Amino acid sequence: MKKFQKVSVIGVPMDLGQKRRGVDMGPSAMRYAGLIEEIQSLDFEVEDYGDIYINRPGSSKEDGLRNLEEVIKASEELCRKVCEIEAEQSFPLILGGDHSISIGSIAGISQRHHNLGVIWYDAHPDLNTEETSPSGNIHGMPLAVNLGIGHSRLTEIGGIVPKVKPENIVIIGARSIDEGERELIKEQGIKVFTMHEIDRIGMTKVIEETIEHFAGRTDGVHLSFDLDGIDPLDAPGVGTPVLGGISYRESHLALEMLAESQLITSAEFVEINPILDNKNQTADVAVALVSSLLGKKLL
Ligand code: NNH
Ligand code: MN
Ligand code: MN
Ligand code: MN
Repeated sequence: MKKFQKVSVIGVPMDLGQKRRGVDMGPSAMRYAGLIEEIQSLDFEVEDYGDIYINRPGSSKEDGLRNLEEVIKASEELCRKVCEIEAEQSFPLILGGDHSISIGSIAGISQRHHNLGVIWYDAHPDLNTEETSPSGNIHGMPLAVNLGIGHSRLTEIGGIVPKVKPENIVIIGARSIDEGERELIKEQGIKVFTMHEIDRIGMTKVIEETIEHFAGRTDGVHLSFDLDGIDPLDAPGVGTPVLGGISYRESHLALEMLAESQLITSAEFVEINPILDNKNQTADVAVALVSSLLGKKLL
């Protein structure tokens, strides 16, 4: 991904999009795993913006949405920061936090990318709304919000609604899909490579088709990487592990191919929970994957 000379890192220690504490330590865990040094070793200039402020503990529950006010505040702040980074032509690398942070990151990115592609690498499609959510957890809703579907106070963050078109989304790794999400996928015609397709055609073909889907059509592609997309054996430090996931090697292959394609223009790595992890293994995995995404080669 040599289009960029500079990578700008921003941490979002957010754990209010779901119920389990600990995912707020994700940014620290990735930095501790050597993230900044790793990016520097790939000859990028790195600017670490530090972490944005999260008002915790949140306690509100409004319209069936847990911690709505706190999530809105953080999303607005993240949106502003991401806009600043984008104005500098730097590559935004956002560290979660739970997946609700994607509302703010994509709100920021979509200010300059009006035909943005999004790759949603996740065990879950995160297409719930306050009506369909089994949990009231906002981390299960960000992709719907980015499509302009859901609570208006969330969809209107950053002013552009919708931020992403359904034909500009590719979901990879889904294996835990709620009923309302299934309906939305069908209704919107969203492209999904579930674990079934990954098993059947292999990751190489999945990524080739993903690249083909976006190439020459979008004005940027954001990679939203939920670590629970990976199998819990390889990435145990996540709040909602789902058996039968994408392997560590398949994930490297995917990000190496995406690096070669030069399509990716921003990324986030979310849902690392160090309390549930095994000696920071999941953060180590995330840092190694960032490295592949930024073009690291074995030889
Ligand atoms: N689908 C469930 C919900 O809406 C679980 C979402 N959990 C995630 N998503 N980790 O990536 O609550
Ligand atoms: Mn950009
Ligand atoms: Mn997710
Ligand atoms: Mn998930």
